[in-house]
Amino acid sequence: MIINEKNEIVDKIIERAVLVGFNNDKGHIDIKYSMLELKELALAAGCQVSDSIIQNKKTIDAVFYIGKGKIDEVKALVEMHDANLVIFNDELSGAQQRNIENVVEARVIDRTVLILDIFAKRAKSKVSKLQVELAQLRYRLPRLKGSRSNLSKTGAGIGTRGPGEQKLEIDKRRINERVTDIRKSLEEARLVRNLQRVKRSKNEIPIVAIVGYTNAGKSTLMNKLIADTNVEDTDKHVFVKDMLFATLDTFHRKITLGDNKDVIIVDTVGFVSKLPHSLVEAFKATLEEVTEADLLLHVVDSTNLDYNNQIKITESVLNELNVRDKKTIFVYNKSDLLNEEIDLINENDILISAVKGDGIDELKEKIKKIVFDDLKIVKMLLPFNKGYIYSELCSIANVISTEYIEEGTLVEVEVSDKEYNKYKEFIL
Ligand SMILES: Nc1nc2c(ncn2[C@@H]2O[C@H](COP(=O)(O)OP(=O)(O)OP(=O)(O)O)[C@@H](O)[C@H]2O)c(=O)[nH]1
Ligand SMILES: [Mg+2]
Repeated sequence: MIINEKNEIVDKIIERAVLVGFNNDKGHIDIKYSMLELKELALAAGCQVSDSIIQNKKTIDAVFYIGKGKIDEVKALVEMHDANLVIFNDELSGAQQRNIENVVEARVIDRTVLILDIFAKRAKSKVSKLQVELAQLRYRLPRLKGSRSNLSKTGAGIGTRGPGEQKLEIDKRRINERVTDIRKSLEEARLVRNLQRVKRSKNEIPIVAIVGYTNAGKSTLMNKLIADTNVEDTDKHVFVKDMLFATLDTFHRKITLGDNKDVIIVDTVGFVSKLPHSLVEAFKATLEEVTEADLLLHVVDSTNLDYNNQIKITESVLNELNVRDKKTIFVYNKSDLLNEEIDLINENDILISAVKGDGIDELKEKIKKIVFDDLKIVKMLLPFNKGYIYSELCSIANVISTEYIEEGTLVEVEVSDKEYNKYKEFIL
C-alpha cells in the first residue's frame, strides 16, 4: 500500500510489464511500429515497460498463442525483470490467457484490455463512461472463467479499474442485465442528441467532423478554428494533451467562415491500430455526427513515420462506422516539426500547423469552397411589403449588394439550392 503526502491511500501497485508481439510476416502491419505503439499504450495506462519480445511465426498456437517455447522465454524475461504483467499485442482468448498465466506466473492481458483501460481512465462524461463499461463487459462476458486477472481481489492494476471494476465477481446473468441497462441509457442519450440534431438541421448548418488517429492534433485544430472565429468564451476550448486518447467525447461548436457562412465543427475520439471492436461498437452512437457530416477533416500527424498506415487504419475504422465516400480534406498537421517536404496527393490535401496557425486560413477557404459549393449569385427583387425576407437573407446568406428602386429592394445575394427554391418567386 502506498500513502501520499495527504495521507490518502493510493493503492496502486507498480506494474512492470513485458510486451509480447506476434509477427506472421504477412506485411499487414509493421511490427516495429506496432510494438512501439503498444509501449506508448502501456505507458499511457500508467505501467512501466521492462522488456519486449516478438515471435515470428506463420500460424497462431491455439494453446499458448505464440507457442510453448516462446512462452518459456517470456517467463524468463518476467523473472529477470521481476515483472508482474505481460501484455500481448493481439487479442487472446480466455483459455489462452489462463494457459499463459499458469506458465509465466504473472498477470496476462492483451492490447484490447489495455486500450479499454485507458478509455476507462479517460472517460469523463456519463455517456462515455457507459460506453466504455459496455465495451468492457462485452469483452469480459465470454471470458468469465476464473483467471488471475478476473479473480484478483486487489481491484487495482490495468484492466481491473474503471466502471466495470467489481462486476467480475457477479454472474453472467447480472452482467447481461447491466448490459441491457447501459444499452437503454445510451439509447435515451441518443434520442436526446437526435432531437438536438433535428433542431440544428432545421437551421441547415453544415457539419464538418474532425477525425483521425489519436494524438494527430484534432483537438488542437478544433481550438485553433474556434479561437480564430469570434467566440468570447475561451473556456469552451477542448482539452489538448500529448497523450493517447485525450478526447473521448465528441464536442461541437459553431464557427463562422465569414460571409455569413457558418459550419458546426465536431471534434471526435481518436483511433488506433487494432481498436477493439466492442469499443467501436460502443462508440458508434456518439460518432453518429461523423456519419452525418457534410465534410470530414482527416487530421494526419505528418511527423509520424508511419502516418500512411495510420491513415489506412483511420479509414478502416470509419468504414466500420459505415462512413463511406464522404468528402474529405486530408489535413497534414505539425508542419512546424517537419524537416522535409511531404507529398500531398489529392487536390484538397493541405499541410498545416495547428499550433502555429500556419495554413489555417487556407484550410478555412477550402472548407468554405467544398461545403458551400452549391452556392450561386442571384438578383432578387423584394417588394417593400416583404421587408422581413430581406432581414432573413441578411442573417443567413451573403448579401453582396442592396439597391432601393421604385418597385422594391433589389438584392444581389449568394444562395444555396434550397434557398434558391424557397425564394424562387423573387429571383429575377
Ligand atoms: N508541434 C506541434 N504539435 C502539435 C500540433 N498540433 C498538435 N500538436 C500536439 O500534439 C499533441 C496532441 O494534440 P491533440 O490536439 O490533443 O491531439 P488529438 O488528435 O486531439 O488526440 P486525441 O484526442 O488523443 O485523439 C499535443 O501535445 C499537441 O500540442 C502542431 O501543429 N505542431
Ligand atoms: Mg483530442
